[in-house]
Amino acid sequence: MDSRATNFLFSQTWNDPNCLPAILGGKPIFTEPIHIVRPRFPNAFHIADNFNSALVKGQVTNHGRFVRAFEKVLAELLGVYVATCNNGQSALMLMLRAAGIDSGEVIVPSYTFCATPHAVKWCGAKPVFADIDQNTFCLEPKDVESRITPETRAILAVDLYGIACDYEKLNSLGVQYNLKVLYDSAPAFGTKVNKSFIGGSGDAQSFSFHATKAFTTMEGGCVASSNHELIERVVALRNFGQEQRGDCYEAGINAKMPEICALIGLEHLNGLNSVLLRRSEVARKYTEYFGCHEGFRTPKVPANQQPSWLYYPVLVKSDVLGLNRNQLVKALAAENVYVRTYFDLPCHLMSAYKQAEPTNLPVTNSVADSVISLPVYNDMTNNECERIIEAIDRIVNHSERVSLLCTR
Ligand code: T4K
Repeated sequence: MDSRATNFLFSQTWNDPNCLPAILGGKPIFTEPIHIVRPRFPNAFHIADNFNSALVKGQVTNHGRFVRAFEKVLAELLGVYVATCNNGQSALMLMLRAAGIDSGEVIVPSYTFCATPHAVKWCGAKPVFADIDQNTFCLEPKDVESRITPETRAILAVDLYGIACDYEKLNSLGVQYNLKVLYDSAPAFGTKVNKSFIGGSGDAQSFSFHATKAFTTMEGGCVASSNHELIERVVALRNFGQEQRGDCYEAGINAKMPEICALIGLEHLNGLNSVLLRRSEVARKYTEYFGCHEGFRTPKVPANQQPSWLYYPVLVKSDVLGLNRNQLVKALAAENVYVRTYFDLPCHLMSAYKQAEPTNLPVTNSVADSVISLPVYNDMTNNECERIIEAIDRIVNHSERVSLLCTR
Protein backbone atom coordinates (compact mmCIF):
# COMPACT_ATOMS: atom_id res chain seq x y z
CA MET A 1 0.00 0.00 0.00
CA ASP A 2 1.49 3.39 -0.80
CA SER A 3 1.71 6.35 1.56
CA ARG A 4 -1.53 8.01 0.41
CA ALA A 5 -3.55 4.95 1.42
CA THR A 6 -1.80 4.77 4.77
CA ASN A 7 -3.19 8.26 5.52
CA PHE A 8 -6.33 6.34 6.20
CA LEU A 9 -4.76 4.12 8.81
CA PHE A 10 -6.57 5.62 11.67
CA SER A 11 -3.84 5.60 14.33
CA GLN A 12 -4.68 2.04 15.24
CA THR A 13 -2.49 -0.53 16.92
CA TRP A 14 -2.69 -4.13 15.85
CA ASN A 15 -3.81 -5.59 19.15
CA ASP A 16 -5.89 -2.70 20.44
CA PRO A 17 -9.33 -4.30 21.01
CA ASN A 18 -10.99 -0.97 20.14
CA CYS A 19 -9.55 -1.31 16.66
CA LEU A 20 -10.43 -4.93 16.12
CA PRO A 21 -13.04 -5.48 13.43
CA ALA A 22 -16.46 -6.17 14.94
CA ILE A 23 -16.45 -9.66 13.49
CA LEU A 24 -13.41 -10.39 15.70
CA GLY A 25 -15.03 -8.90 18.78
CA GLY A 26 -14.30 -5.18 18.32
CA LYS A 27 -16.89 -2.45 18.63
CA PRO A 28 -18.88 -1.95 15.40
CA ILE A 29 -17.91 1.27 13.65
CA PHE A 30 -21.56 2.24 13.13
CA THR A 31 -24.26 1.92 15.73
CA GLU A 32 -27.00 2.49 13.13
CA PRO A 33 -27.06 0.50 9.89
CA ILE A 34 -25.51 2.00 6.80
CA HIS A 35 -27.56 0.73 3.85
CA ILE A 36 -26.61 0.83 0.20
CA VAL A 37 -29.12 3.61 -0.44
CA ARG A 38 -30.47 6.48 1.64
CA PRO A 39 -33.07 8.25 -0.46
CA ARG A 40 -33.96 11.82 0.44
CA PHE A 41 -37.24 13.29 -0.69
CA PRO A 42 -38.45 16.88 -0.64
CA ASN A 43 -40.43 17.89 2.39
CA ALA A 44 -44.08 17.13 1.59
CA PHE A 45 -44.82 20.69 2.66
CA HIS A 46 -42.96 22.03 -0.41
CA ILE A 47 -45.17 20.21 -2.88
CA ALA A 48 -48.36 20.21 -0.83
CA ASP A 49 -50.05 23.17 -2.53
CA ASN A 50 -49.43 21.94 -6.06
CA PHE A 51 -50.34 18.36 -5.20
CA ASN A 52 -53.48 19.55 -3.52
CA SER A 53 -54.43 21.60 -6.56
CA ALA A 54 -53.99 18.48 -8.73
CA LEU A 55 -56.21 16.55 -6.34
CA VAL A 56 -58.85 19.27 -6.22
CA LYS A 57 -58.87 19.53 -9.99
CA GLY A 58 -58.94 15.78 -10.28
CA GLN A 59 -56.20 15.68 -12.95
CA VAL A 60 -53.62 13.34 -11.42
CA THR A 61 -52.26 11.57 -14.51
CA ASN A 62 -52.51 11.39 -18.33
CA HIS A 63 -50.01 14.08 -19.22
CA GLY A 64 -51.15 16.62 -16.65
CA ARG A 65 -49.68 20.09 -16.25
CA PHE A 66 -46.92 19.06 -13.81
CA VAL A 67 -45.72 16.25 -16.07
CA ARG A 68 -45.66 18.73 -18.96
CA ALA A 69 -43.73 21.24 -16.84
CA PHE A 70 -41.29 18.53 -15.71
CA GLU A 71 -40.68 17.41 -19.29
CA LYS A 72 -40.04 20.99 -20.35
CA VAL A 73 -37.41 21.52 -17.65
CA LEU A 74 -35.79 18.14 -18.37
CA ALA A 75 -35.62 18.94 -22.08
CA GLU A 76 -33.92 22.27 -21.33
CA LEU A 77 -31.48 20.62 -18.94
CA LEU A 78 -30.50 17.79 -21.30
CA GLY A 79 -30.76 19.89 -24.46
CA VAL A 80 -32.89 17.29 -26.30
CA TYR A 81 -36.52 16.11 -26.54
CA VAL A 82 -37.78 14.22 -23.49
CA ALA A 83 -40.74 11.91 -22.78
CA THR A 84 -41.29 10.84 -19.19
CA CYS A 85 -42.48 7.34 -18.28
CA ASN A 86 -43.70 5.60 -15.14
CA ASN A 87 -40.37 3.80 -14.57
CA GLY A 88 -36.97 3.17 -16.11
CA GLN A 89 -37.89 -0.25 -17.44
CA SER A 90 -40.87 1.02 -19.43
CA ALA A 91 -38.72 3.93 -20.70
CA LEU A 92 -36.12 1.39 -21.88
CA MET A 93 -38.67 -0.86 -23.57
CA LEU A 94 -40.42 2.03 -25.28
CA MET A 95 -37.10 3.51 -26.39
CA LEU A 96 -36.25 0.20 -28.11
CA ARG A 97 -39.69 -0.03 -29.73
CA ALA A 98 -39.64 3.60 -30.82
CA ALA A 99 -36.24 2.96 -32.43
CA GLY A 100 -37.85 0.16 -34.44
CA ILE A 101 -36.34 -2.80 -32.58
CA ASP A 102 -38.72 -5.77 -32.75
CA SER A 103 -36.56 -8.58 -34.10
CA GLY A 104 -32.96 -9.57 -34.81
CA GLU A 105 -30.08 -9.24 -32.36
CA VAL A 106 -29.21 -6.46 -29.96
CA ILE A 107 -25.74 -6.33 -28.42
CA VAL A 108 -25.87 -5.67 -24.67
CA PRO A 109 -23.53 -6.06 -21.71
CA SER A 110 -24.05 -9.07 -19.48
CA TYR A 111 -22.65 -7.08 -16.59
CA THR A 112 -25.78 -5.00 -15.93
CA PHE A 113 -29.12 -5.20 -14.16
CA CYS A 114 -31.39 -7.86 -15.68
CA ALA A 115 -33.73 -5.08 -16.88
CA THR A 116 -31.41 -4.44 -19.86
CA PRO A 117 -31.63 -7.81 -21.66
CA HIS A 118 -35.23 -8.26 -20.46
CA ALA A 119 -36.25 -5.13 -22.38
CA VAL A 120 -34.63 -6.50 -25.54
CA LYS A 121 -36.48 -9.79 -25.15
CA TRP A 122 -39.80 -8.10 -24.48
CA CYS A 123 -39.38 -6.21 -27.75
CA GLY A 124 -39.00 -9.47 -29.67
CA ALA A 125 -35.24 -9.27 -30.26
CA LYS A 126 -32.41 -11.46 -28.99
CA PRO A 127 -29.86 -10.06 -26.54
CA VAL A 128 -26.28 -10.91 -27.52
CA PHE A 129 -23.85 -10.37 -24.68
CA ALA A 130 -20.57 -8.54 -25.12
CA ASP A 131 -17.76 -7.95 -22.68
CA ILE A 132 -17.00 -4.82 -20.69
CA ASP A 133 -14.06 -2.48 -20.37
CA GLN A 134 -12.06 -3.28 -17.25
CA ASN A 135 -11.75 0.39 -16.27
CA THR A 136 -15.28 1.73 -16.76
CA PHE A 137 -17.28 -1.54 -16.49
CA CYS A 138 -19.21 -0.37 -19.58
CA LEU A 139 -19.37 -2.13 -22.98
CA GLU A 140 -15.98 -2.58 -24.64
CA PRO A 141 -16.33 -1.28 -28.23
CA LYS A 142 -13.86 -3.73 -29.83
CA ASP A 143 -15.62 -6.70 -28.25
CA VAL A 144 -18.95 -5.26 -29.40
CA GLU A 145 -17.65 -5.04 -32.95
CA SER A 146 -16.52 -8.67 -32.86
CA ARG A 147 -20.11 -9.76 -32.08
CA ILE A 148 -21.83 -7.87 -34.92
CA THR A 149 -23.55 -10.23 -37.39
CA PRO A 150 -25.98 -9.71 -40.29
CA GLU A 151 -28.76 -10.15 -37.68
CA THR A 152 -27.58 -7.27 -35.47
CA ARG A 153 -30.05 -4.39 -35.32
CA ALA A 154 -28.73 -2.32 -32.45
CA ILE A 155 -26.19 -1.78 -29.71
CA LEU A 156 -27.76 -1.18 -26.30
CA ALA A 157 -25.00 0.02 -23.97
CA VAL A 158 -25.39 0.74 -20.25
CA ASP A 159 -23.96 3.67 -18.30
CA LEU A 160 -23.42 1.46 -15.26
CA TYR A 161 -22.82 3.06 -11.84
CA GLY A 162 -23.37 6.43 -13.56
CA ILE A 163 -20.14 6.09 -15.55
CA ALA A 164 -20.79 7.02 -19.17
CA CYS A 165 -19.91 4.56 -21.95
CA ASP A 166 -17.47 5.39 -24.68
CA TYR A 167 -20.16 7.19 -26.69
CA GLU A 168 -17.83 8.24 -29.48
CA LYS A 169 -16.63 4.75 -30.33
CA LEU A 170 -20.03 3.10 -29.93
CA ASN A 171 -21.75 5.76 -32.01
CA SER A 172 -19.22 5.35 -34.79
CA LEU A 173 -19.79 1.58 -34.79
CA GLY A 174 -23.46 2.42 -35.32
CA VAL A 175 -22.63 4.56 -38.33
CA GLN A 176 -20.14 2.04 -39.74
CA TYR A 177 -22.49 -0.95 -39.50
CA ASN A 178 -25.78 0.91 -39.92
CA LEU A 179 -27.05 -0.02 -36.45
CA LYS A 180 -29.16 1.84 -33.96
CA VAL A 181 -27.13 2.90 -30.93
CA LEU A 182 -29.17 3.18 -27.75
CA TYR A 183 -28.13 3.80 -24.18
CA ASP A 184 -29.70 2.33 -21.07
CA SER A 185 -28.65 5.23 -18.86
CA ALA A 186 -30.97 4.14 -16.03
CA PRO A 187 -28.23 4.54 -13.39
CA ALA A 188 -26.78 7.75 -14.79
CA PHE A 189 -29.12 10.73 -14.68
CA GLY A 190 -26.96 13.72 -13.77
CA THR A 191 -23.73 12.38 -15.26
CA LYS A 192 -21.85 14.98 -17.27
CA VAL A 193 -19.53 14.49 -20.23
CA ASN A 194 -17.57 17.55 -21.36
CA LYS A 195 -19.42 19.50 -18.65
CA SER A 196 -22.87 18.83 -20.21
CA PHE A 197 -25.55 16.49 -18.91
CA ILE A 198 -25.74 13.24 -20.87
CA GLY A 199 -28.97 12.54 -22.75
CA GLY A 200 -28.31 13.30 -26.40
CA SER A 201 -25.98 10.47 -27.39
CA GLY A 202 -26.74 7.85 -30.01
CA ASP A 203 -30.31 7.45 -31.23
CA ALA A 204 -31.74 7.78 -27.70
CA GLN A 205 -31.00 7.36 -24.01
CA SER A 206 -33.34 6.14 -21.28
CA PHE A 207 -33.12 7.02 -17.59
CA SER A 208 -34.56 5.70 -14.33
CA PHE A 209 -35.84 7.94 -11.55
CA HIS A 210 -36.40 5.03 -9.14
CA ALA A 211 -36.21 5.63 -5.39
CA THR A 212 -32.72 4.12 -5.29
CA LYS A 213 -31.30 6.59 -7.84
CA ALA A 214 -29.35 9.80 -7.26
CA PHE A 215 -32.24 11.73 -8.82
CA THR A 216 -35.61 10.24 -8.03
CA THR A 217 -39.33 10.74 -8.51
CA MET A 218 -40.11 7.62 -6.40
CA GLU A 219 -40.84 5.56 -9.53
CA GLY A 220 -40.26 7.12 -12.90
CA GLY A 221 -38.01 7.46 -15.88
CA CYS A 222 -37.67 9.12 -19.25
CA VAL A 223 -36.45 8.74 -22.81
CA ALA A 224 -34.27 11.51 -24.20
CA SER A 225 -33.32 11.99 -27.84
CA SER A 226 -32.46 14.61 -30.40
CA ASN A 227 -34.86 12.79 -32.73
CA HIS A 228 -38.28 14.43 -32.35
CA GLU A 229 -40.11 11.64 -34.20
CA LEU A 230 -38.65 8.99 -31.89
CA ILE A 231 -39.84 10.89 -28.83
CA GLU A 232 -43.29 11.38 -30.39
CA ARG A 233 -43.44 7.63 -30.87
CA VAL A 234 -42.57 7.08 -27.20
CA VAL A 235 -45.33 9.54 -26.28
CA ALA A 236 -47.85 7.47 -28.27
CA LEU A 237 -46.50 4.11 -27.07
CA ARG A 238 -46.68 5.08 -23.40
CA ASN A 239 -50.38 5.91 -23.90
CA PHE A 240 -51.54 2.57 -25.38
CA GLY A 241 -50.14 3.52 -28.79
CA GLN A 242 -52.83 6.15 -29.32
CA GLU A 243 -52.06 9.01 -31.66
CA GLN A 244 -53.67 12.37 -31.05
CA ARG A 245 -56.94 11.55 -32.80
CA GLY A 246 -57.49 8.25 -31.04
CA ASP A 247 -56.21 6.01 -33.84
CA CYS A 248 -53.53 3.44 -32.96
CA TYR A 249 -50.79 2.66 -35.43
CA GLU A 250 -49.28 0.09 -33.10
CA ALA A 251 -49.95 -1.63 -29.78
CA GLY A 252 -48.66 0.44 -26.88
CA ILE A 253 -48.81 0.11 -23.13
CA ASN A 254 -49.74 2.35 -20.23
CA ALA A 255 -46.47 3.86 -19.04
CA LYS A 256 -47.53 7.37 -18.08
CA MET A 257 -45.96 9.25 -15.20
CA PRO A 258 -48.43 10.43 -12.53
CA GLU A 259 -48.50 14.08 -11.45
CA ILE A 260 -47.15 13.39 -7.95
CA CYS A 261 -43.93 11.95 -9.41
CA ALA A 262 -43.47 14.97 -11.68
CA LEU A 263 -43.94 17.28 -8.69
CA ILE A 264 -41.25 15.45 -6.75
CA GLY A 265 -38.98 15.55 -9.79
CA LEU A 266 -39.46 19.30 -10.25
CA GLU A 267 -38.63 19.88 -6.61
CA HIS A 268 -35.57 17.61 -6.73
CA LEU A 269 -34.14 19.33 -9.77
CA ASN A 270 -33.58 22.44 -7.64
CA GLY A 271 -30.88 20.73 -5.62
CA LEU A 272 -29.42 18.61 -8.41
CA ASN A 273 -26.06 20.31 -8.84
CA SER A 274 -25.18 20.35 -5.15
CA VAL A 275 -26.19 16.69 -4.85
CA LEU A 276 -23.92 15.80 -7.77
CA LEU A 277 -21.03 17.69 -6.18
CA ARG A 278 -21.49 15.81 -2.92
CA ARG A 279 -21.55 12.47 -4.71
CA SER A 280 -18.36 13.39 -6.60
CA GLU A 281 -16.68 14.30 -3.34
CA VAL A 282 -17.64 10.95 -1.77
CA ALA A 283 -16.32 9.09 -4.83
CA ARG A 284 -13.13 11.14 -4.65
CA LYS A 285 -12.62 10.07 -1.04
CA TYR A 286 -13.16 6.41 -1.89
CA THR A 287 -10.74 6.71 -4.82
CA GLU A 288 -8.14 8.31 -2.57
CA TYR A 289 -8.12 5.24 -0.35
CA PHE A 290 -8.88 2.33 -2.68
CA GLY A 291 -7.05 3.78 -5.68
CA CYS A 292 -3.69 3.36 -4.01
CA HIS A 293 -4.36 0.23 -2.02
CA GLU A 294 -2.85 -2.76 -3.78
CA GLY A 295 -5.62 -5.04 -2.50
CA PHE A 296 -8.33 -3.21 -4.45
CA ARG A 297 -9.04 -2.01 -7.95
CA THR A 298 -11.18 1.03 -8.69
CA PRO A 299 -12.90 2.23 -11.85
CA LYS A 300 -10.90 4.63 -14.01
CA VAL A 301 -13.09 7.34 -15.33
CA PRO A 302 -12.10 9.42 -18.39
CA ALA A 303 -11.07 12.96 -17.39
CA ASN A 304 -13.91 14.60 -19.34
CA GLN A 305 -16.58 12.84 -17.25
CA GLN A 306 -18.30 13.67 -13.97
CA PRO A 307 -20.31 10.52 -13.14
CA SER A 308 -23.36 10.77 -10.90
CA TRP A 309 -21.94 7.72 -9.01
CA LEU A 310 -25.01 5.65 -8.30
CA TYR A 311 -22.72 3.45 -6.22
CA TYR A 312 -18.96 3.27 -5.95
CA PRO A 313 -17.77 -0.08 -7.32
CA VAL A 314 -14.52 -1.52 -6.03
CA LEU A 315 -12.90 -4.82 -6.96
CA VAL A 316 -11.44 -6.99 -4.21
CA LYS A 317 -8.12 -8.65 -5.08
CA SER A 318 -8.45 -11.65 -2.83
CA ASP A 319 -5.00 -13.01 -3.71
CA VAL A 320 -3.42 -9.81 -2.36
CA LEU A 321 -5.71 -9.29 0.63
CA GLY A 322 -5.97 -12.92 1.69
CA LEU A 323 -9.68 -12.25 2.03
CA ASN A 324 -12.33 -12.68 -0.62
CA ARG A 325 -15.20 -10.40 -1.58
CA ASN A 326 -17.89 -12.39 0.24
CA GLN A 327 -15.84 -12.53 3.42
CA LEU A 328 -15.35 -8.78 3.29
CA VAL A 329 -19.10 -8.25 2.81
CA LYS A 330 -19.82 -10.46 5.83
CA ALA A 331 -17.28 -8.69 8.00
CA LEU A 332 -18.67 -5.31 6.96
CA ALA A 333 -22.16 -6.34 7.99
CA ALA A 334 -20.77 -6.88 11.50
CA GLU A 335 -19.70 -3.21 11.38
CA ASN A 336 -23.31 -2.34 10.46
CA VAL A 337 -22.25 -1.52 6.88
CA TYR A 338 -24.50 -3.34 4.42
CA VAL A 339 -22.82 -3.17 1.04
CA ARG A 340 -24.16 -4.96 -2.05
CA THR A 341 -22.51 -7.14 -4.67
CA TYR A 342 -24.56 -5.80 -7.57
CA PHE A 343 -24.34 -7.77 -10.79
CA ASP A 344 -22.37 -10.66 -9.25
CA LEU A 345 -24.68 -12.93 -11.24
CA PRO A 346 -24.08 -11.53 -14.73
CA CYS A 347 -27.04 -11.85 -17.07
CA HIS A 348 -25.45 -14.48 -19.33
CA LEU A 349 -25.45 -16.84 -16.33
CA MET A 350 -29.10 -16.20 -15.42
CA SER A 351 -31.52 -19.02 -16.19
CA ALA A 352 -33.38 -16.81 -18.66
CA TYR A 353 -30.25 -16.38 -20.80
CA LYS A 354 -27.92 -19.26 -20.04
CA GLN A 355 -26.83 -21.07 -23.20
CA ALA A 356 -25.42 -24.52 -23.71
CA GLU A 357 -22.31 -22.99 -25.25
CA PRO A 358 -20.33 -20.97 -22.69
CA THR A 359 -20.17 -17.27 -23.54
CA ASN A 360 -16.67 -15.86 -23.58
CA LEU A 361 -16.82 -12.83 -21.28
CA PRO A 362 -13.60 -12.88 -19.22
CA VAL A 363 -13.71 -9.31 -17.91
CA THR A 364 -17.40 -9.61 -17.02
CA ASN A 365 -16.75 -12.83 -15.11
CA SER A 366 -13.78 -11.50 -13.17
CA VAL A 367 -15.49 -8.21 -12.25
CA ALA A 368 -18.66 -10.05 -11.19
CA ASP A 369 -16.61 -12.34 -8.96
CA SER A 370 -14.84 -9.58 -7.09
CA VAL A 371 -17.03 -6.47 -7.06
CA ILE A 372 -18.65 -4.73 -4.14
CA SER A 373 -20.80 -1.62 -4.40
CA LEU A 374 -20.23 0.98 -1.73
CA PRO A 375 -22.92 3.50 -0.83
CA VAL A 376 -22.85 7.04 -2.18
CA TYR A 377 -25.62 9.19 -0.70
CA ASN A 378 -26.83 12.62 -1.79
CA ASP A 379 -26.19 13.74 1.78
CA MET A 380 -23.37 11.45 2.86
CA THR A 381 -21.12 13.24 5.30
CA ASN A 382 -17.33 13.10 5.08
CA ASN A 383 -17.38 11.44 8.46
CA GLU A 384 -19.69 8.64 7.27
CA CYS A 385 -17.54 8.05 4.22
CA GLU A 386 -14.33 8.00 6.25
CA ARG A 387 -15.82 5.57 8.75
CA ILE A 388 -16.89 3.19 5.96
CA ILE A 389 -13.29 3.29 4.76
CA GLU A 390 -12.08 2.81 8.31
CA ALA A 391 -14.32 -0.25 8.69
CA ILE A 392 -12.79 -1.77 5.56
CA ASP A 393 -9.31 -0.82 6.65
CA ARG A 394 -9.74 -2.56 10.00
CA ILE A 395 -11.00 -5.71 8.32
CA VAL A 396 -8.23 -5.93 5.74
CA ASN A 397 -5.63 -5.29 8.42
CA HIS A 398 -6.88 -8.44 10.13
CA SER A 399 -7.57 -10.32 6.93
CA GLU A 400 -5.99 -13.58 8.01
CA ARG A 401 -8.16 -14.00 11.11
CA VAL A 402 -11.28 -12.65 9.43
CA SER A 403 -10.79 -15.03 6.54
CA LEU A 404 -10.37 -17.99 8.88
CA LEU A 405 -13.49 -17.04 10.81
CA CYS A 406 -15.58 -16.50 7.68
CA THR A 407 -14.72 -19.85 6.15
CA ARG A 408 -15.94 -21.70 9.22
N1 T4K B 1 -31.61 -0.55 -16.49
C1 T4K B 1 -30.68 -0.66 -15.53
C2 T4K B 1 -29.24 -0.74 -15.93
C3 T4K B 1 -31.04 -0.63 -14.18
O1 T4K B 1 -30.08 -0.73 -13.22
C4 T4K B 1 -32.41 -0.53 -13.83
C5 T4K B 1 -32.82 -0.55 -12.44
C6 T4K B 1 -33.34 -0.41 -14.88
C7 T4K B 1 -32.90 -0.42 -16.20
C8 T4K B 1 -34.81 -0.27 -14.61
O2 T4K B 1 -35.13 0.96 -13.95
P1 T4K B 1 -36.46 1.00 -13.00
O3 T4K B 1 -37.58 0.34 -13.75
O4 T4K B 1 -36.12 0.31 -11.70
O5 T4K B 1 -36.73 2.48 -12.82
C9 T4K B 1 -32.78 -1.67 -7.53
C10 T4K B 1 -33.83 -0.89 -8.24
O6 T4K B 1 -35.15 -1.36 -8.01
C11 T4K B 1 -33.63 -0.77 -9.70
O7 T4K B 1 -34.14 0.49 -10.07
C12 T4K B 1 -32.16 -0.82 -10.12
N2 T4K B 1 -31.97 -0.76 -11.51
C13 T4K B 1 -31.50 -2.05 -9.57
C14 T4K B 1 -30.03 -2.12 -9.93
O8 T4K B 1 -31.59 -2.05 -8.18
P2 T4K B 1 -32.66 -3.26 -5.49
O9 T4K B 1 -32.79 -4.70 -5.68
O10 T4K B 1 -31.34 -2.72 -5.14
O11 T4K B 1 -33.70 -2.59 -4.48
P3 T4K B 1 -33.93 -2.92 -2.94
O12 T4K B 1 -35.39 -3.00 -2.74
O13 T4K B 1 -33.09 -4.06 -2.52
O14 T4K B 1 -33.41 -1.60 -2.24
C15 T4K B 1 -32.06 -1.25 -2.15
C16 T4K B 1 -31.85 -0.37 -0.94
O15 T4K B 1 -32.60 0.81 -1.09
C17 T4K B 1 -32.29 -0.99 0.39
O16 T4K B 1 -31.31 -0.68 1.34
C18 T4K B 1 -33.59 -0.28 0.74
C19 T4K B 1 -33.42 1.06 0.06
N3 T4K B 1 -34.69 1.63 -0.42
C20 T4K B 1 -35.32 1.02 -1.46
C21 T4K B 1 -36.51 1.52 -1.90
C22 T4K B 1 -37.23 0.85 -3.06
C23 T4K B 1 -35.21 2.73 0.21
O17 T4K B 1 -34.60 3.27 1.15
N4 T4K B 1 -36.40 3.23 -0.24
C24 T4K B 1 -37.08 2.66 -1.27
O18 T4K B 1 -38.18 3.14 -1.63
O19 T4K B 1 -33.24 -2.78 -6.91
